[in-house]
Amino acid sequence: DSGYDPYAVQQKWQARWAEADPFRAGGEADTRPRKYVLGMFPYPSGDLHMGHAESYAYVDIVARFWRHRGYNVLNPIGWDSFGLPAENAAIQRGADPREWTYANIEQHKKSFREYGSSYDWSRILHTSDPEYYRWNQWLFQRLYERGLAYRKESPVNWCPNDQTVLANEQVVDGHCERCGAEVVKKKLTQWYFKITEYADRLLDDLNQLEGFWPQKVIRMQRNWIGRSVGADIDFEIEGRDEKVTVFSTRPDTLHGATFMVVAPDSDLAAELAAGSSAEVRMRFQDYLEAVQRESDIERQSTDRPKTGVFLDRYAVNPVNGERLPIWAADYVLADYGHGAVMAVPAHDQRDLDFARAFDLPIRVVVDTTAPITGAIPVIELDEHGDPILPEDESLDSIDPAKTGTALAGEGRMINSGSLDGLSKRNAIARIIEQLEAAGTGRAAKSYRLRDWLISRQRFWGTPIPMIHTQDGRIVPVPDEQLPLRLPDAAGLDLAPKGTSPLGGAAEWMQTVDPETGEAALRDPDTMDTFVDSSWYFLRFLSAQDDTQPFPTREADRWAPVDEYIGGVEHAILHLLYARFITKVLYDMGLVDFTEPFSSLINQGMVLLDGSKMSKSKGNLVEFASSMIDPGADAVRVAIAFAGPVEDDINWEDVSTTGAQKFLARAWRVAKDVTSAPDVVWAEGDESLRRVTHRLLADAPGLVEQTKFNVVVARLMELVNATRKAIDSGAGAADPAVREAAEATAMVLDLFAPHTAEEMWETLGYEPFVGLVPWRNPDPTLLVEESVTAVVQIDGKVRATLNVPARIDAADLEALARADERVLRSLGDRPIVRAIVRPPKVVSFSTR
Ligand code: ANZ
Repeated sequence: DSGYDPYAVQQKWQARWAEADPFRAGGEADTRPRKYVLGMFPYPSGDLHMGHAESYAYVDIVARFWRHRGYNVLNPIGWDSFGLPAENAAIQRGADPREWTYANIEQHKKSFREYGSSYDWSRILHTSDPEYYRWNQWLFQRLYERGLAYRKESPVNWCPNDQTVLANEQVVDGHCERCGAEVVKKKLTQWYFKITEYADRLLDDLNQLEGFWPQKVIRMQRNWIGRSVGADIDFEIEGRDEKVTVFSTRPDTLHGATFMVVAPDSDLAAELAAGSSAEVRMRFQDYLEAVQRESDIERQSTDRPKTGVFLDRYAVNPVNGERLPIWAADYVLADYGHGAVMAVPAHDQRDLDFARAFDLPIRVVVDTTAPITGAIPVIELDEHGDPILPEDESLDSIDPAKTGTALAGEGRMINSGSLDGLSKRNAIARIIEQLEAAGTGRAAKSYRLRDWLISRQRFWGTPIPMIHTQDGRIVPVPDEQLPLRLPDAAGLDLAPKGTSPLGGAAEWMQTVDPETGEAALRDPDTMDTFVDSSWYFLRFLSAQDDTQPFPTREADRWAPVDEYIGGVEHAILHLLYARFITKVLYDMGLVDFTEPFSSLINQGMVLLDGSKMSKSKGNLVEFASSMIDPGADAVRVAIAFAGPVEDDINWEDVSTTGAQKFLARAWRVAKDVTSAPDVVWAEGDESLRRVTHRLLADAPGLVEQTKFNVVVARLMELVNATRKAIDSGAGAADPAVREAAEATAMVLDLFAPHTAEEMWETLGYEPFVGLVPWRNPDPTLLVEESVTAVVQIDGKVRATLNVPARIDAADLEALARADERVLRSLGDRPIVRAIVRPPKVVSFSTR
């Protein structure tokens, strides 16, 4: 009955936008400052859901905001369209992955149009288009030339029953998730990108992002790279020519090493066992087989009993010549540090548990009861606020051999020769000097980060552009032969089986050695789809260019991305890979920046019944159907109003009905305005004008802090105030009412663009409100109302002050005490009593 018809309004404006295409980014002649706003591009796996509705609502708020602020905004959209979902759909339903993917993309495009998202539609890209993935192949070649793409053998999880490679998540307690068979490790030769070469830069450059990326994401990136600082120490091995190097973060404890442990699944362990007795070899072999069924997580868990095998071999401690028995145990991992550790049971809990389990010696070399000069002890307080004094400790009472607790804390070195008496820090520096002088060790760093395994034995991805020649060389497909297109899926067996389906495309596999012209074979693997998404933000700058991946000139103009918006599920891998590839492109001289995303916004999740929406749980609310009833604008407003961006939203608590009512009220205000567009603005109901101008003044800061919900609340306040002014006061003809309605339309455009355009047109303007510059607030209307306060001294008025009406007692008293006239009439008499009644009276007495 309000007359507001969201569907009619939506359809009308979507048609106008489609026709005029008003949100294209300005070209080179455009002199406005630029903003690159980007939402993480979607996978076309089935329909969009409410998580997308949320994320892309925020993207659109930010893009529209910067347009109003006078920026030339680039806000493109594309699809991350290679990957497993398409392949699985193909396997399950016999659909062609290509057809399935592009049908989904069409559905997505339709939904985004219906949502009123203000994209530059001229730059659409799909990573599964040969026009896109040829540049993945180009990138691969450049990395290969720089020694950053290489092949190596590495173990994968293999189900012998299903004859398939399993992802880590598909291995449950060492068994295949599907058939329950015991999973084994199988070695495959695979392609890697050498991201570890960039570990230090990836870590150090995070400092640039402090304050611009969520703290949590920066922390996750740091942990993932996991840099540890310490020393590499070389141990002589009896009966072996080469020394064994171990990495330790505590080289200061070297005198406390009482045994050595090697990873059972390392080459070193196999070699050491091979040089031992038949009995040891057998026990080692049994142990190794058991260990190979364990996951890394199980192996590192601290609360399972320690297991291991003595290899009957000995290492020699370089500082004191002691013989250290060598064990193989699963708590040491083959691919961290050097796959071997010096065990210091007194000061490392894992080593202590092991030593106690196998009755190995324990020697304390750090006296943790000794005070460290300069260290400020933290004194804890009890419930009465009294200090809890440390109990008298003696080294005896904390003996790790008895207590089972390793002494990991600070202290002074003992039993350590020339290190005795030093603090940990000094002892580390000293021992490293000594080791370096003796040539038996050196300062070293170790990283948790591993090289990026990019080979996939899958069909729906970018073919790896390499050729295997008959004489065993591996050579790149020449650039001018790119793109190397995927063959037709028809007739190929796509089911996972540990070898790539492309291997079955007999004709496709045949090629020639570009150097000799002899018959050769293609590489059947495809690339991890994270390669596709590691540089797509640059491709948007020239999505149609078939001569280069992106023009450097455009990258200089637009990139890095100013505002990147998406889910926290990408906090590690996608962002890390994009950061890595950006640095490689920087080193190639193709971009002039080293970080791809200057600022990052992570939205919370949309939940239903308090749990994450997902297809498998059957609680997915689909994006397209969510808009049917309330309309797109109401969905967008309800999302923006639901709470802070980073918080999770429970979809049941979100009121699209409330949002729809609010939109109808806003629309009705514009309908009721009767004054003409050229009316004098600086007139009319002043209290309404104050609400309008306060919103214009505050909204930009609130949007920049992503407090979208507060902006919506303020819009609601303004619409209510306007309605009140129309119904009472000066009525609909008041210029202040028109002013309020116009401001409402402009700010509402961020959240409900269809309704905002309709209001704008109703108010007598040409479209599009989406392109209207922000109205600057009138500063005189922002000043708070003021009142006159009197200051009395001993009952006589001595001064009057002009103060804000909402001043509090403390501020008012401070102002009065500081006033010149008050000070003069006080002379050197002290104030003995003050009575303060804000905002109007301050009364001092001096007697
Ligand atoms: C002796 C020592 C004494 C250690 C001590 C610690 C405490 P982060 O901080 O995680 O880098 N280590 C080295 N390589 C290992 C591997 N492949 N698998 C399991 N553990 C390994 O840990 C570094 C420490 O973890 C190293 O310092 C080493 O033990 C162990 F009181 O050396 B430490």
